[in-house]
Amino acid sequence: MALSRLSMLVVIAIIFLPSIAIAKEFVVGDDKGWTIGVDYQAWAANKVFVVGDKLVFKYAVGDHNVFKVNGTAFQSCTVPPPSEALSTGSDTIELATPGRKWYICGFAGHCNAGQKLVITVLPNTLAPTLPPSPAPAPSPVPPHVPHFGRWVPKKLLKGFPLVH
Ligand SMILES: [Cu+2]
Repeated sequence: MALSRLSMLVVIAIIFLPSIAIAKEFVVGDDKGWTIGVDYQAWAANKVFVVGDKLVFKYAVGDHNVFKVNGTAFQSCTVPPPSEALSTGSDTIELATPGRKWYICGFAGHCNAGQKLVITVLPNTLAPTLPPSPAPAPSPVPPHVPHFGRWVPKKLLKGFPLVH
């Protein structure tokens, strides 16, 4: 029935839409964007990053770029190969996994001048608050299966003298 299928979709949408709506997009450095002279640790300090959120690095193309690095490269400002650079001027990075994430600018001297960002991404805590899923499906093998295969109705056997 078309109506009940529609109401199912509405229920599904009500369950899943909030988690989509809550995912945030952070413009790194806010109005200042991704540049030199911004304290990105101060910028990140009062923010909570959750899996599913996005970082947007905004800068003038050719003035900066973005590299995702590990903690060691972050500390030493070691720039990865240029092929790993994000350089569109509006680079969106989805925070797909929890944990520490490090980003630096690859232009000479920029990372050392402080154009580096480290954040901690928290697991998406929405998942456990979703309505509990229905009781687990019964195990694939039912506990008792009558053996119909070998069962022959008595009525059919009545004709055979051996049965009587
Ligand atoms: Cu830069």
